[in-house]
Amino acid sequence: MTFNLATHFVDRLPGERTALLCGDEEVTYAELAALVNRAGNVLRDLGVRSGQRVLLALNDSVEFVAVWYAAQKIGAVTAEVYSFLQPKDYAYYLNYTEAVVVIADASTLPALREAGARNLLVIGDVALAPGEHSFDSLVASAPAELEAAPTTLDDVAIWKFTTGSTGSPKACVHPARSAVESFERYALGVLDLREDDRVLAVPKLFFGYARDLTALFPFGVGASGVVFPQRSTASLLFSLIERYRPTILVNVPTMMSAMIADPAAAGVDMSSLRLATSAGEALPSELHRKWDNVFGVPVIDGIGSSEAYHIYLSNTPGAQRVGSLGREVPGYTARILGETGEALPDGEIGTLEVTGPTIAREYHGDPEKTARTFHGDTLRTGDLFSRDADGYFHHHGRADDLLKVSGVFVAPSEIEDCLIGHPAVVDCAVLGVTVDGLVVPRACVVLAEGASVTADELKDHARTQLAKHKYPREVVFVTELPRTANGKLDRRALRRVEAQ
Ligand code: 3SK
Repeated sequence: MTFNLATHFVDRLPGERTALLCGDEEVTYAELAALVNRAGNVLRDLGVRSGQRVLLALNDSVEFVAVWYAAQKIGAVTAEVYSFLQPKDYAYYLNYTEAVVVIADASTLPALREAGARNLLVIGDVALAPGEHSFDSLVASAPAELEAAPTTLDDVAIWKFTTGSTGSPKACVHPARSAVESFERYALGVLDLREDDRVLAVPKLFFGYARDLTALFPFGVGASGVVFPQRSTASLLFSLIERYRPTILVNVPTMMSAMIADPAAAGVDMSSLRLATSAGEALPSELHRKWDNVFGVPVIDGIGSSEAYHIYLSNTPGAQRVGSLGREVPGYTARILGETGEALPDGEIGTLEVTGPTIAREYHGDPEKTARTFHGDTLRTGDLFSRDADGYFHHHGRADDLLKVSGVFVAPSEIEDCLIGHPAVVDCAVLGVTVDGLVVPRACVVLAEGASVTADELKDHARTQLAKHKYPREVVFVTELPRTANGKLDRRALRRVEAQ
């Protein structure tokens, strides 16, 4: 049976409903469908064929969403990358994806040109070089009708990039089925997404967590997404929330912390929000509590990955447990394994394995990493977890971040959670450093504005809360921690800085 993501998520919906809000524009499903068709015709004319890759290097816009669906509609495979990369990074992605067409805008065009991109389709009013194509003018003269390619649920449709802790970024290769199953199991099964929902995401659309929750899952029920080109800041988000009155805020812990710390926080009207999701990295319990106190918007904390397509463990509205990433999303089973692969009883910490309907087929071009990570529909996550007696999962960091201190394993995340619980601390990361040949935990701490505390006071705080061997032997104060554009702590960058 044929199945096409664009037909399913755009064409099928009542045309008069609002699909996207962007600036002063309200784009209906009918308008989006017409733009998708025009853009699909343009991509076909530029030579894109079924199964070939289209690379999106764009800031968020209605056109971003339209070209994504346009590529889907003609049976191509979409791959999105960050919109602020250096030419050498784009050169890597161009070579790796072998994209037939690269879609750029004014902000990404110079670096893509320098990276040697060919067949550039450029959105916006930009002076073009020979061989580059103007999206706006080609779309204006393209037909608004387009027959969908006869793809199926099992055809590869989506590449989601993962950075991982080592090596170059790799694409997790997904069939269309991953998107549909995630929509049904997480968006419907957990978030209970409804027609009258309006979703606003903190991360940008190049992060699958945000793209799916803004411009895929809402479309499955005729709901709307809000898109905006700027990078998120607390004050911008406050104004967008008051302007668009979203019902769901798609958030990451770093931004939750920034929103709480913002002097305007107390006066913001967040009453439109029925829930906020948190993912991307673990949400420290203390941060969750602070959010509850300041905003009172229920936080649905969960964990997902590009490898699993989307979120596979999550809290559910009305049954949230602070400090836990919740339970299995319906349709997924999770096991915690010991060092020899044996299933561990509740309460013990081991590595998490997840089986479900959305696990990627492979890392493109990396059979060894594929073999280490994927086993049919099972994913070895490399994350450390324990499960409590009620079936809630608790995260203890990445297995490869574990430190062995005085012969005993220590999870940096445990020390980080404890220090973030101190009122003077807004952000913290712990890594292992070698002192006199021995590994000791060093905490890099960001203090709240105007707060003052000494390193010894923070060590004492940790000593009173944690097992004796776990306190950070060193505390250094930093103004900020390196984070990826997806809001995740960039431990590799931190290690580089700390090593200097
Ligand atoms: O955290 C992630 O990496 C992620 C990736 C894809 C979809 C959802 C999430 C949370």
